[in-house]
Amino acid sequence: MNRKICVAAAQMGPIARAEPRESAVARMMDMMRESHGRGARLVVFPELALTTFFPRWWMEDETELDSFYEEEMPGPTVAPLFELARRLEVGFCLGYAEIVREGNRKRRFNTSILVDPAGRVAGKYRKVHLPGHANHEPDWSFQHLEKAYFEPGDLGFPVFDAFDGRVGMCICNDRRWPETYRVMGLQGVEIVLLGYNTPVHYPRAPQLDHLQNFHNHLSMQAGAYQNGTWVVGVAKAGREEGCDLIGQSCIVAPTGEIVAMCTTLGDEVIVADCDLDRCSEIQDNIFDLALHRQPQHYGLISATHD
Ligand code: ING
Repeated sequence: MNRKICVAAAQMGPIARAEPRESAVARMMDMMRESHGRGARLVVFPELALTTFFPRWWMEDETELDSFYEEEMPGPTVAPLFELARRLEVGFCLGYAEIVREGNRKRRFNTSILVDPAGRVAGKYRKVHLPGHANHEPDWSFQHLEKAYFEPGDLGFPVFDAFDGRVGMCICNDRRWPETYRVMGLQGVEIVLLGYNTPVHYPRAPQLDHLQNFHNHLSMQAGAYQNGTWVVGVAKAGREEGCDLIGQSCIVAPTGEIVAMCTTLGDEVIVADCDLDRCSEIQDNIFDLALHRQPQHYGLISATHD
């Protein structure tokens, strides 16, 4: 029996700063229904899908900052999404800002969860590569303060047995780093689910702005091919609070080919049949890691910067 799974990428358009979570959840439920109607058993939502991309603002008030995070998952506003998924028997991947309380310590992560068709959390990932800066840059048109608002993830790059395959997750900037895919590749990952919020304008290197869509696909296509895995990349897209975010959400085959892509900057569903058995065409040949890798020469890759 082949292991083909119909997967949906549910790209979201802008979420306004004042948009209540109920509104974002309602939009996601509409796309979950459409995905299910088109045969999908797994729906992938963007990074930080419940709110606007709040790291674009410097916030001094901790109460205001905390308003963008979830302390329980699912909380009452997100529960309807879990209930719909259970009723439709679809699984999903959801990105959100997570607060974890450990004693009197409050820890903050940019988090993604994998939820199975029975509505159980089958896996959790916390974003490892935090881009941007930690201090207020008042001269820039917008901030990118993930280093101030999140800790680096503390769960590594786990791969989960789910959907009859090996499922991994990463988040946004992680997709640009080859190490992200290779650590999962060494665990036999067959499909990597990720969301992103990627501004067109990068204040430190505006001369690269016109290449954002190219670099987006380049990163995911390379990661897919070099590890023989499917990659599903899902944008929060469009002009969100005056900041233009790229779209072009896509589903990439283990060969590196883009098999489906969004063509708008709004809420848009694309689906593809992902045959997990096709991973072996790459993983058992060109990138048979056990046969071809020479890790005795790779030490520098995991060396820490002094
Ligand atoms: N966003 C961006 C990303 O990695 C960025 C940050 C933008 C990095 C443009 C480089 C170029 O896609 C997040 N949220 O990581």
